[in-house]
Amino acid sequence: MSEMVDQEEASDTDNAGMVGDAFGRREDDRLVRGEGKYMDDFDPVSNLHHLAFLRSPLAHGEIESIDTSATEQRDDVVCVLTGADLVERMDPFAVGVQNPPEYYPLAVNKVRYDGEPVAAVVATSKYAAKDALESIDVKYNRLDPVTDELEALKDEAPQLHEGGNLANERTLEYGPIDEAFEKADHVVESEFEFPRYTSAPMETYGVIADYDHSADAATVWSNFQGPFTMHPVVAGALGMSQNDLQFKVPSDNGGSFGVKAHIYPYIAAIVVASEEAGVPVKWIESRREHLQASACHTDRTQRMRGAVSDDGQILGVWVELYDNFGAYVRAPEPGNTFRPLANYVNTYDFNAFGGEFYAVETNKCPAGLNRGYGCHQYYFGLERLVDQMADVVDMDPTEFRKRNFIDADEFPYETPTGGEYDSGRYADALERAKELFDYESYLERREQAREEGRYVGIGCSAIIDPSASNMGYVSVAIPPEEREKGYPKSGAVSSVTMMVQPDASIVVELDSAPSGQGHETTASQIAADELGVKPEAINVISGMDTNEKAWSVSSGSYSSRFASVGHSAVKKAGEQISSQMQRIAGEILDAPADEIELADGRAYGPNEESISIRQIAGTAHWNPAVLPDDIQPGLRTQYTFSMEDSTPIDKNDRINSSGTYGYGVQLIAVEVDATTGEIDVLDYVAVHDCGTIVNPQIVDGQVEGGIFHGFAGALYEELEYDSSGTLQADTFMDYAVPTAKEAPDVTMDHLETPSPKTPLGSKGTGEAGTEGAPAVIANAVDDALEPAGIEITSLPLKPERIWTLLNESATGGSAD
Ligand code: MCN
Repeated sequence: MSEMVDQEEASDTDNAGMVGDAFGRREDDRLVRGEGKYMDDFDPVSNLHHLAFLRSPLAHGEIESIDTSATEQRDDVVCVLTGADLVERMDPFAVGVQNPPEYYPLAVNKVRYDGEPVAAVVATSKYAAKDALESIDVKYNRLDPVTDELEALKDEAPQLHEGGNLANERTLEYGPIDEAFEKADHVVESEFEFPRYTSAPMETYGVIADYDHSADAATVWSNFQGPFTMHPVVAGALGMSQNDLQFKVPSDNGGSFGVKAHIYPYIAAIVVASEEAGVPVKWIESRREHLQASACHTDRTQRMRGAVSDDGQILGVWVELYDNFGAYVRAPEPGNTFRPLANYVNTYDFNAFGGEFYAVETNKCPAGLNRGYGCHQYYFGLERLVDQMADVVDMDPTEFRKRNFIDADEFPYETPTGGEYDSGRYADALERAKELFDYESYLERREQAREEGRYVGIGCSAIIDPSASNMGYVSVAIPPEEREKGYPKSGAVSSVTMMVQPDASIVVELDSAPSGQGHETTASQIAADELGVKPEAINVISGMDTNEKAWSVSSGSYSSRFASVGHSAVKKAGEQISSQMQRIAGEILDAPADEIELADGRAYGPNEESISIRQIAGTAHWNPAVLPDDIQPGLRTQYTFSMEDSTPIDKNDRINSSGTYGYGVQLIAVEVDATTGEIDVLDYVAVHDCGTIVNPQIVDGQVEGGIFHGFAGALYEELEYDSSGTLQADTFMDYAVPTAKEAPDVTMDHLETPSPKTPLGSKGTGEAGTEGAPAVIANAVDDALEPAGIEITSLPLKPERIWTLLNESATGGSAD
């Protein structure tokens, strides 16, 4: 609820709450009081029943039989579903790859990962549902598992699907790639491995589905973050029209960071369960279920080659990329592989890029979105390779980067893969980071430490942060000649509805379904600026309702898109409302509309005469007869902002895969303790640019939160599987989420280079930190361990691993 404020009384002359002000988050008051409303607080319909999933104890096995008869006889059980029931009721989920797997929410004939749902029970209480699982008798025929993406491609590997383990394969070439490697004075080459980690949001998945037999329609409440491209995927699989499948997302979501995009298979299962049971059904995921079977990014092997000239110019990069998608490649994959398509060259000015891209299925949990999506894995390899290129030409890694950066005067900059970079000052950001870090003196400190036999290292990373994904990029998975047979896809849009109530309180309805990013705050700042009121007067409605709100398939909170498309839609809707208000005020004040200024809750005419916004709103609603002919009664508008350059992929596989391109530079100094293998962060600096900043406090929090996420993955967290394919870290006892105590102190600064592509000049920020952190930490540890001859090509850098590497190096054993 917005606070009702008297606009005139609240008026003052400062900029409090307007665009650029570090205005306190409006969401926080209810959240810190524990008054947020999350899925488990939610009982939107009566007679709720509860669902529990029986999950596979095996990573790979045939289901010989499932006996649910004892379960069905229980008085407290209303219905039991297995994969066979789902096959009769729905189609597998659609996915855009060349060799799609048959993916259902419950295993059909085979289990393919530890924790895969095998059956679902609906009962009168959640305890009854869980108890009832024990009476289901499943007989499996155990099969050998394969969890490694390279092993899975070998002929003798266990096959997960009839069509094999390779879901997709593309070779892409851009620019004079052969020439680049022929001309190169040096070619550096390495294989990098990026592990799996997840987001561990405080709130796990939650779904309530209510199937209405009289209308053959379902209402679903879930903490789904989008993308709403999944709505047609679920409706299509269930054979329902989109009208008959209403998705509702509450405005409070206890964190998502990408992974809640993959709640959709559960939504489908629970809709069917509600239909079968004839009652509304609720499911809240446990922490173990979340770690086992929700989603994480792909783990990845990247074999990379870089061509470089003697004078330190990058000429080209080639990558052989094997993405481990787990048991099923599912929509919107293979986004992990191709999200950075337009920015594969990163911040660097070179025109030859190419690679082979493999989407591999293994006996792990199906992969999906995780903050940084596709970029953190890629930059880990690329930025390690950049350090290696600097090394081979004997240049300082920061100078090497600067030498290769796209210059500020080269924008708009077209990348060989089809990107249209909007703006940037990469060299300035690096210089600022070096200044804050005191780079030169750190070089001396490092030398001194080395003389003392200590392992101190400095790392640098530079990354492009692509935001507002153009939906068309995933089509690159399909070769052009095949693509032409389907419909082209493109676009990054956001819709906003804005209305002024008769008492001049203002409603802004978003389509973003946020999960903690502060959209209520920044949207109210932008609208307040446009309408000349205080942000407190604005009630921002986030969340989602696909039957009642303005939305489109690209709606949702992902790809750091709110700053690009969300801000823009709010601003444009605000411009439309303010222009209507100026027209009405002009009529009342008898002044030209273009000379009316909206400020402090009033509309001022050219001679200081004024009326309150309340009077304008009152007129629009209570006395429409006096409105100009072309102004409709009531003050209401709906604006859908669309990124202009988000066009479909071309026949040469080129596409501008994101709407805007922020960037960031990180510098870090670490010391490795040779006796324990622990890594101590000595200093951490991040300089970042997301164009015009609406709320500096929120942006600081986003960048720092992102850094911590990447830091956690680089040093602590890992979804590790043993040789039987069993997940080793399915509780917080084993999955090491670092806490505030482990968090590094980050010195941060921002440049503000406005984007010419968005009306406010802002671009995304939510993932920049996490995209650069794993690479910068790896580069620093690699630098620290250089005297021991240790090269870092994989993560996480847990103490036991570093300790082993140091011991192997001391005893002449094999290095990493
Ligand atoms: N912002 C701003 N000025 C800018 C840029 C951004 O004030 N120039 C503000 C925006 O208004 C928004 C926030 O910063 O309130 C983040 O904006 P943006 O980078 O556009 O990202 P989105 O809001 O679209 O959120 C998605 C992004 C992603 S992809 C993940 S993953 C992620 C993230 O945001 N998940 C999060 N941050 C998260 N933060 C929280 N607390 N919880 C999550 O689940």
